Amino acid sequence: MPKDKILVIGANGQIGSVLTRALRQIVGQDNVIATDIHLPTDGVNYLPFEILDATDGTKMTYLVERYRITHIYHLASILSAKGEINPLKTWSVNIDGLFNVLEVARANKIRQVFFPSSIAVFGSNTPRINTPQDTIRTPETVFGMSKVAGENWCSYYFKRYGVDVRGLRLPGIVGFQTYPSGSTTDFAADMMHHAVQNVSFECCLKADARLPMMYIDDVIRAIIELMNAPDERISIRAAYNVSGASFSPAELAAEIRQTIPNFKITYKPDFRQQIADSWPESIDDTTALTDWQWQPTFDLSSLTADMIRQLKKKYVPEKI
Ligand code: AKB
Repeated sequence: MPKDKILVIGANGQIGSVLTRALRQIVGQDNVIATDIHLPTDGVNYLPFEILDATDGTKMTYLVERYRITHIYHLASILSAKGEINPLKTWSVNIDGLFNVLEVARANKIRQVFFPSSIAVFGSNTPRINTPQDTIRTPETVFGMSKVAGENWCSYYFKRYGVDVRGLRLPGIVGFQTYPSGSTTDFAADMMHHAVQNVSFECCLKADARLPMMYIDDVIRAIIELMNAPDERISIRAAYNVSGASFSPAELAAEIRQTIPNFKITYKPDFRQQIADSWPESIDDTTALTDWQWQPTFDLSSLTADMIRQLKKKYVPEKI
């Protein structure tokens, strides 16, 4: 069987940039082709890199054939908050991009596809505490609607054409490698960037807006463990509930003050609060545990400690 040759679509993003490096550690730098709609910011060590807009099926087919791609990790989508600014563009990027991936995978017998779904598939009428794997999905954002449709299309391509597509309903993600943008859950990373720079923070959500979150290291490990699980263990196509740690802005601020006692925060909820109100507080990920032994590593305390440690390297020069 030919060596794994991986195409990462959306490789400049919060997940894509970290996942690209992790996959290159596993299969080798030259066997992971990073792509995005613009050049990467950290230049040379990001090669091999190609410009790719996920809605350009012709270019996607060309790259899959040129590099003899065997696996596709599709991370390109417009997230919940930014998605509400231009709903029709969000639908087009998120759905047409996925269609291109599924069609290219079917036509080129791609061995595996990763699809990032989201807690955004749930709405106000879904049980909010320990939201079950199989429950009502009536999302209230275009991003969420595109992810429900995406889950259904991924299941269809598995059942109809045998495309091995796997996915995760990702919660809010906290990572230090890229500055957060476009999502309802940006508050968490944004708050810590401010705290480490001793700058007070104005939070776009209410103090008690509790949401399911996950540290970037757990996100990357969940993706890799899911994709490496034996086929016979996968009972859910296309997206498993996964959880990390649920917390509110006030709970995160209190945790930050364990290390940065003078950290100041104010609360000025904007339109993102209405989105957050429609999402779960916590997620039941028993099926992921049963099927492929998913277990998060980072809780609120360890997530905060690692973020602050990493951000201090970025903002606080070493004392000479
Ligand atoms: C968002 O907030 O849009 C994303 C998500 C929860 O999928 N982080």
